Amino acid sequence: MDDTTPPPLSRPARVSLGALSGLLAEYAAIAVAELAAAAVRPESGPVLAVGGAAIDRTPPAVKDWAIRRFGTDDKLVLQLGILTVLTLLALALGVLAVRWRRAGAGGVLAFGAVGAWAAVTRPDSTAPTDALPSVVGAVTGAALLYLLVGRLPATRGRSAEPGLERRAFLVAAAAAAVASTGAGVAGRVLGGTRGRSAVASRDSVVLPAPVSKAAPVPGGAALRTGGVSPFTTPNEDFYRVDTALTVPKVDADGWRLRIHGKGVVRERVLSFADLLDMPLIERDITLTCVSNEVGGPYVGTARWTGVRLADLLRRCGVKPPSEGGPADQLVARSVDGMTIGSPVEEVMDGRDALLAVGMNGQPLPFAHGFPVRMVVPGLYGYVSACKWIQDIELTTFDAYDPYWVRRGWARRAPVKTQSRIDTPRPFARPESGTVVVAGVAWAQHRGIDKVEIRVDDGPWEETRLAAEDTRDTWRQWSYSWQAAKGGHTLTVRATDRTGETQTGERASTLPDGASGWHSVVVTVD
Ligand SMILES: Nc1nc2c(c(=O)[nH]1)N[C@H]1C(S)=C(S)[C@@H](COP(=O)(O)O)O[C@H]1N2
Ligand SMILES: [Mo]
Repeated sequence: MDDTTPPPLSRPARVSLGALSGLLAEYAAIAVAELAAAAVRPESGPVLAVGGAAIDRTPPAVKDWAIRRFGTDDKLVLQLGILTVLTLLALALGVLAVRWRRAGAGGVLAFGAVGAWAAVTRPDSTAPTDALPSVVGAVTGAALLYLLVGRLPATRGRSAEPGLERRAFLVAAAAAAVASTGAGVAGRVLGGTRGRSAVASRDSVVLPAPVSKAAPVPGGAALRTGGVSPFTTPNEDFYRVDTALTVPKVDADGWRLRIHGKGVVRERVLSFADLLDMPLIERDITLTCVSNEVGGPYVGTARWTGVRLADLLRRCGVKPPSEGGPADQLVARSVDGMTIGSPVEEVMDGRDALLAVGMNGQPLPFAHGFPVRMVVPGLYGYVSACKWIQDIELTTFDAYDPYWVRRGWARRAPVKTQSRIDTPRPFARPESGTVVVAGVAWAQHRGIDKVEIRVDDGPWEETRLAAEDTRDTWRQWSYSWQAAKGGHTLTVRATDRTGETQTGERASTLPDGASGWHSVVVTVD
């Protein structure tokens, strides 16, 4: 052998190049799959499909923990988690393929099968074509791995020209990386075009003036105390809780809402324009999530514009159970396959249950359900507030369990009376003297009658209540505390307008909402 030829490839070097091949195969598989998904249906891509399937199957306690721990970033964390696992598996398959080429490639195909299965079993899956992106991606990845590992330079002796071989491998690897990046970029561009028609449809919405305006928020409803949540929550600060890994971008022009089921005499299919042609009402309503811990952030108030749902149901011939109607559950279904079941009786009992099209004077933001969502005062979001709604079915609680109920949450869930200390913050160190303690309290559709504060184990003291907007909204409160030096625990509780005082008994969010009193520990300097 000629002395100038590079030494043959060592075993560790081959294994490393195998791992690199695995990575490149994964990268190609995902890029090609996402490109295919952009063409088929964005949500059918393997990462979103597997992520969605994981969300569907996560035990409620874990999901609750994830929401608490990561807040709205829980979805990003999940996607990063999936990519991390995939990367580790890709490295392993690459190493395996150095020894057993077929097995390595077969492993990639197996993961494609998992992705395909996840995609077609998601509740929003509408066609078997949802399996395509995973299949196409996996076949690409498997073929690439097989090819690249086949080009790995030999360990010793077998090759006449190791230098050339090495170059050939690197060229193939680089070409694969470039092609994958191209596919990824193309997928992004294609996906962006789809979203644009939805964005354009939202931009062109002009909300008609409501026939029944909300009364202005009373001046006294918002305290001038710093640190209290604003009475009306700006759209961009409004909490978001849903199972959607990517926010559905629905084009309002193609949107339809179907109303059907038990006791529906006149079935209807409505377009967005039909809805805007109906009399709209405007109401301030506080929305709360059942996953909100005592003292937690998943509560907000907005001025909603929409069609009164009860009127629309009456026009379809629907009667509430109290008038002999056969359906006691209204199941709303969203474009992303979410199902949310509300009691027909409450929806039709005179409260302002809305098919909302507007939020604080704007068309609904995409994240909050554009073009149309439900809002029902007094019920937790998971039993009332279906976003991206597209179907309303009248049925019974006996006949159908919607998404969250199948996962252990209660069938019926009226909002529990709650109060929260917004200021001082936990572990604050205020100066001794007068310290303003303030926050919010809510008991939607019953209204807040009283809020009390307790310092350490002292007596309950009444706070000053801000003016009430409506009984469907939260109420601010404040209390001037004469604070003495040292560590103190502040505890708050509210009483609703039925005379019932918020229970101090601690309950976790599962199955029907947290209870207990919110406390904040501070040190007065
Ligand atoms: N389509 C859909 N609608 C949904 C959900 C969801 O996961 N998907 N989550 C519900 C829950 S649990 C809550 S608390 C409210 C939250 O509404 P927001 O994100 O606009 O605050 O939406 C409800 N509507
Ligand atoms: Mo929720």
